[in-house]
Parts: sequence; C-alpha cells; structure tokens
Amino acid sequence: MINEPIRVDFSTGELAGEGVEEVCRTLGQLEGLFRDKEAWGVMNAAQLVYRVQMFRPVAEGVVGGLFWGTTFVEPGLVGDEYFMTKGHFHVLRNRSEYYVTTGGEGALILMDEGRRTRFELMRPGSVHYIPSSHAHRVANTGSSVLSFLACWPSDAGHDYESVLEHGFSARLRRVDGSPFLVEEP
Ligand code: PAN
Ligand code: ZN
Repeated sequence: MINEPIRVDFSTGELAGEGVEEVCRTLGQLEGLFRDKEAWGVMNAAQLVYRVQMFRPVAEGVVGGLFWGTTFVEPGLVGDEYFMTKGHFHVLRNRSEYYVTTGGEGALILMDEGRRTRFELMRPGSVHYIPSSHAHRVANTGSSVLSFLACWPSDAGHDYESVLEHGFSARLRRVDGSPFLVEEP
C-alpha cells in the first residue's frame, strides 16, 4: 500500500491532503488579546485574524511524535497593535519548535521565563528556532498575508492561560509607521 503524503505549496504555505485540519481565529474570539479594548470593541467581530492548518499524524500528547502546520495571519491593526496570534508557552516547557516563513512580512515575538521579550524579523525563507521555555507569538507587520510553516513535538501542549493572564512584557506596535517593541507599563 502506498500512502499519499500531504503537500506544501511553498509559494503560499497552504497544506493539502488527507488529515489536514484547520482552525480559524476571528477578532471576536480574541477578547482580551489586544491592548486597545475600545478599538477592538468597534471592529467587526467576524473579521478573520488568523487561521492554522495542522497535520497531526499521532494523537496530542504522544511522546516522540511531531506535528506540522501552517499559520496565515491577516494584515491589520487593532489600534496601533498589529494583528497577531494568541501566543503560548508549551505546557512541557522544555519543548522547542521551528517556524519557517513562506510569505509576507512580520515578527516572531519571544519571551523567556524571566519575561525578557525580543523579536526576530520574519521574511520569506527565514528560519526561526523557538528555544524551550519561551512564549512565542507572531505579528503581521506587512500589508499582505503572513504565512509560516511550523514543526513542534506532539507532547508539547499549548499553555495559553499564562499568556492571557500575564501577557507578554512588551507589545509590537506601529510607531511612526514602523514596528516597535513597546514595553508594557
Ligand atoms: C503554532 C501556533 C500557531 C497559532 O502552530 O499554534 O501559529 O498560534 P497560537 O497557538 O498561539 O494561537 C505553534 O506554535 N505550535 O506549537
Ligand atoms: Zn508553539
């Protein structure tokens, strides 16, 4: 028997094939994520912020497996803050991950457990190693869709609660037309 593998379109990051799942995140689902609550409140709740395609050949939590995915972040702003992913630590803090940019312009924002935040520029072809114990999120700083591939361990898990509760120590905001990491008060 020959298994048909899934495929990546490297020009868009789009995944196709049996077993590819997809989740969408709209503005309305991202309550509490963005700094400017007033700006968020008057925007269209149905507006897509990002979607994630995933290929999970083993069950969540299996030790020794790997997952594969593509994230597509729409261009946009809430106030002066770029559209971005929720961001998370891995539940197992010693699990790391790779991101590879396929399209658009953006930033990978990383925060270590000492709450030191930094970012790496994402451009087509850029390869990003996310070290263990780092919260990670991606912001689209461009005017087209930002897409990136990801590969992470199947037992990593996603801890969104820590990020929702305490946030990152800095946010990527548009200052005089350019992205700037602004420390939270
Ligand atoms: C990625 C992310 C994806 C969406 O696949 O899950 O970019 O971001 P959030 O999960 O923060 O909503 C990844 O880092 N997996 O571990
Ligand atoms: Zn992750």
